[in-house]
Amino acid sequence: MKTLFNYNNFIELEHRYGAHDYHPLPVVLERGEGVYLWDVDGNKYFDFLSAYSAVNQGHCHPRIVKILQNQANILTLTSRAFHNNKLGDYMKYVTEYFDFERVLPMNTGAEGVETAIKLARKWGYTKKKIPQNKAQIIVCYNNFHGRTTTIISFSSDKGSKDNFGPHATGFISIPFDDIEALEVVLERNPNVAGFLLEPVQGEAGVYTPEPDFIQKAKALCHKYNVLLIADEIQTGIGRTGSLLAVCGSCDCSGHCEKKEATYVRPDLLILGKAISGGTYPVSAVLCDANIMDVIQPGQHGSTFGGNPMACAVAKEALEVIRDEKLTQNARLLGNRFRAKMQHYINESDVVLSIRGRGLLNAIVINDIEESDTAWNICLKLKDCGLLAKPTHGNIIRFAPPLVITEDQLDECITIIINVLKTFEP
Ligand code: IF1
Repeated sequence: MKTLFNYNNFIELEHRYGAHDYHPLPVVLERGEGVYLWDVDGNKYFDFLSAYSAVNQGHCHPRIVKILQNQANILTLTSRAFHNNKLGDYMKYVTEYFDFERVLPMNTGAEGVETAIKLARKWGYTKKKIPQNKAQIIVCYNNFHGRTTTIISFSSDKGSKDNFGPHATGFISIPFDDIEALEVVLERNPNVAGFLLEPVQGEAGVYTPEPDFIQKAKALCHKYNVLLIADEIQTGIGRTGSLLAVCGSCDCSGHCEKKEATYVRPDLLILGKAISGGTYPVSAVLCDANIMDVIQPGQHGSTFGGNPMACAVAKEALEVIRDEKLTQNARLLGNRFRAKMQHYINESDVVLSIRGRGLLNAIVINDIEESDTAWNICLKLKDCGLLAKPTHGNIIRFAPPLVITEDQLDECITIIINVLKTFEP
């Protein structure tokens, strides 16, 4: 490892002048390309976090960067007080891409979730005739949907939530992947407007539900006239080996006939992160007109939502996913990654298991949640040229950009296994 710079300068500046709301790995990055990142000393790393799945298309994708630069020279922001010549084109493109009638553009994931909650509640009052201020949204334990005051109100993570009250009401928590619990709550509560879930729980540690859970949940939602709200901010845009994780076992990017068998169509779909190709904050809520049209002028919005830069970038980012068959790549290489890792884990005392779908995976380290084993493994991975981050103490998430090749993946598997071997008793 080269060390030209005193890393501490960069890190100390952040520590001295910034809020202490993160505990980053001690690496200072200055450049990215595809699956690679370089630090200020010129050391090269494989990125196995992809900015929490926001750079599925790889760092600084030339097509996306070019569109961003071009649009920046022409027009960046108009607000929605006026029309712009990019918004309508993007709206047509994104709704056709995901097969919904309408889209509402926002910027961050949390804003997308807030938007979906507002849509579900207003639909509940105006269409389902829920009495005023009685609407409930069902959520899952160990969810992660963002950091706003409303969203943390239904978090089960003490660190995210404690001392930030008073918390918002109107949310009912059930265990993830528990169809009976869902039915019990739906039976007892006529005022439920929506069921909000991550198709794969990311922050919780990459938990994949039973294959038919989402299908069954959708059927129950239909039976009780409740909206199924899929937060695909982290799982969407190819990450799990299907265009959306709700596509289930289908790898068609949502556009083949097979879709009918496995695809679960949520009533509200929330996208963020990779819809921007990792360049610029873009999020979106998609649904059909009967839901979207409950919102009328003046009832929701955002200064930056739907701006021309965002529209140009998001369209290109989605086109790259399709043109480069990144969804299919995530599926194939995800299977390869888990198979090869499992082979090692069978003989390992330090790793208990691997789980995940597509290129959203996690290994569980054989230690207590409070231990620093996973952190130390990540430090050593960094020294060996691979960046990954623990989630929940003893779990390490592995989520490279979807542009990774088979040879690059094999190189990474070798790095990971060699590092893990040094932690074996
Ligand atoms: C942090 C995790 C990832 C998300 C889902 C909404 C949002 C997120 C499913 C909000 C955001 C982030 C944000 C980042 C850490 C992170 C994360 F570790 F917490 F779980 F991705 F893996 N829904 N996820 O995953 O989107 O407002 O941030 O754009 O907050 O520290 P945002």
